[in-house]
Amino acid sequence: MPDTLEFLAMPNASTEEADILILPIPLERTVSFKPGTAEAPKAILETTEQLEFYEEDAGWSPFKHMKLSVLPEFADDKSEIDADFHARLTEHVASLPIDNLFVGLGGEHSLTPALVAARMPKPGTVLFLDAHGDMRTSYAGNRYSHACPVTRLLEQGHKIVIAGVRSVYESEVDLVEDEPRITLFLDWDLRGKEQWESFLHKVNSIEGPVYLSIDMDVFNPAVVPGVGTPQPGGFFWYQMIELLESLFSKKQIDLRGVDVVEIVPEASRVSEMTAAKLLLKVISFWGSAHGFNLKPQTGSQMQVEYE
Ligand SMILES: [Mn+2]
Repeated sequence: MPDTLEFLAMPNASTEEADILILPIPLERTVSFKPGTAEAPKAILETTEQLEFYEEDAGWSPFKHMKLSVLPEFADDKSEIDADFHARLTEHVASLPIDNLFVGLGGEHSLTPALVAARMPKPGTVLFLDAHGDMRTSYAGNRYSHACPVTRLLEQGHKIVIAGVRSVYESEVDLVEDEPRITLFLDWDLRGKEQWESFLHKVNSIEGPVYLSIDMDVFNPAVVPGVGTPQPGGFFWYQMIELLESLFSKKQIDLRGVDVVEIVPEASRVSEMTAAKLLLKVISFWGSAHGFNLKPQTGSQMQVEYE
């Protein structure tokens, strides 16, 4: 039996009652460089114990007002072929209540299309943050590789806004040119102030249902050294905060889900802490955008002793 995982050492609410559902998915099948992402969900959740309950950017304590549940991890069954694993993941996530913030905690990036299929069955927009294009049709003969999720998402009918990319393959460049549903912001192109502002405007003006996929390699390796396939360049912390502020200041945001993927735990634990804090920011901004700060203080934090 795996240990029960918690967020900020709070007791898990029931699945039906939870305002936030976190699903740990220790998937590691197709990593191509540094192994270890299967250990990430547990390492990140353990690190959340070091967070404060107060979230300083939105200026409130989200868990006073919201209930959270870390679901039992979605274990990999290595005897299962990739297609069956991903179908089972979609089926599992589709069976969960939908009136909440859903967070998939990976694990490798190949899990995203299965989560999107469950949470956004009709065409919407995936905001896809990544150092790599992830647009290959297949990689090393595998359609379910972590190098391919964008292609799978296009097959589901979604538009994709990709940002932070600084490593692409020639066929991926061709695909971006031919595929009007992809909007690509190369990392280099976001360095100018005007370009950055225009990217934030794009994020703020996405219409309809949206899903946010965060490959932690989108960050500069100085911020997040522990990822499976690091790349120089990339986002710094406050860029990510600005991006989240743009996304969550949209009027009536219809966010269907979020995933945080590709962390490989490392000795300094800086990467796990950055992922943990990023989860707190997403939860806080989402709750604030939905007016939970005005709701009664019956959240998960009220059940724990602290100070
Ligand atoms: Mn990726």
